[in-house]
Amino acid sequence: MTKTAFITGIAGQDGAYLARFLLGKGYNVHGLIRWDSAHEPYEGKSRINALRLDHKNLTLHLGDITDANAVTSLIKKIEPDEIYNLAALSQVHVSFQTPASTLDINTNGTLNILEAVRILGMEKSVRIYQASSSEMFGSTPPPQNEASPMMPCSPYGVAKLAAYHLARTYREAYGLFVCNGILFNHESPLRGEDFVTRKIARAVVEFEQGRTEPMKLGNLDAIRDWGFAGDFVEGMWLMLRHKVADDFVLSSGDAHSVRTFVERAFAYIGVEIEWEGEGVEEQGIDANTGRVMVDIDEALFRPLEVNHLLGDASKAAKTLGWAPETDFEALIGMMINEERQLPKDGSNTWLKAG
Ligand code: NAP
Ligand code: F7E
Repeated sequence: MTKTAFITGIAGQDGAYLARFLLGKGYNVHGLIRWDSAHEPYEGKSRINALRLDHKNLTLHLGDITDANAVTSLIKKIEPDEIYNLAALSQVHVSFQTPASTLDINTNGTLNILEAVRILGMEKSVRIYQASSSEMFGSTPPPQNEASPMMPCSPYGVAKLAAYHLARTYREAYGLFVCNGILFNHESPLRGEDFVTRKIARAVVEFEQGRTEPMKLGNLDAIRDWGFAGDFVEGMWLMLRHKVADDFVLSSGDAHSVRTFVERAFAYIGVEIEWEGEGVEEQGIDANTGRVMVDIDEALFRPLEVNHLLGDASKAAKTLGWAPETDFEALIGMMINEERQLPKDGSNTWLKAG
């Protein structure tokens, strides 16, 4: 029988990849999209278009995860077999500027989904994926797995941790089939433009095409475990195939600093970066020409930083048979190659997904 999935945050990076994945598996896919993401030139609509999701089995619904009544009536109407709750304020740095709305979207939004399923009596018919995050580990030393202490360092991390506990509580109290996917950073050509990997990939291609202004970055020494979003959405789906609801870390298991990401991205276009200076005076220089390619901007540092994330996804490997396919170098190459295809006038952000 054809399954029906409801994806909140479908216009985001993961939502677009997951929708494509589920449509490929024959699902009917319903997606929640905020009204201002539904119009050009916003990234959300571009992502949907980019993946050629103009598909007979795809239905988009305008709405907001913070609107409890609307979420409940939508779930009642759609009658999904699976709900993937991906909607979030996902920019960690922005969450310091908008802490209250971050909690409203990321925590209360999750509660709205859980409550809707409970109130509608769908506990036994719906399986729920909750998009939890490695940001919940915060200052806990690496490697981090499902048993590691959670010490978040941002309003985003705190909001996601509260949502994680709500999901766990509804699972234990009401028997909801809800899995927390504790995902480490995952990127793609569809990554939002204010995340560091996309920002670097874009700048590198701009240099290739004649840019002269140095790019500005914040903390170069933060270490992240970066994987490819296309690999990770399959892991979300696998969690909902498991016989019991559980929580799983998904990660590449390979961590690098932002500095290394910069070096490898420039190396991809044949530029060797040398670092000179210290602190906010540090600069990334083209070793051949002496040109300044990277400057540090103090404003891009966060009030509190997560220094080192390195995931241990052995539980997902053993229990779900999940393993990422795209490594660090392949991810950088994919992001730069897709960035090269963008129109030079920046008139739209349509991409062919990898
Ligand atoms: P994303 O690209 O920022 O997508 C999030 C989506 O949620 C956006 O389309 C956004 O719409 C939507 N949204 C925001 N506020 C909303 C609201 N009030 N009502 C309905 N939709 C709303 O993030 P992503 O990278 O795809 O991540 C997907 C999920 O996984 C998020 O929950 C994120 O926190 C979590 N996560 C991501 C990573 C990662 O490395 N990518 C790692 C761990 C966890 P607008 O575009 O209109 O704002
Ligand atoms: O930052 C540093 C920054 O914004 C990565 C989200 O998907 O993954 C993501 O959160 C690192 C940080 O991602 C700039 O300080 C330096 O240490 O790309 P990011 P994030 O904060 O790790 C987690 C798992 C999620 O759940 C989140 O939703 O890069 N950094 N210079 C910079 N970061 C940005 N954005 N911009 C800079 O110029």
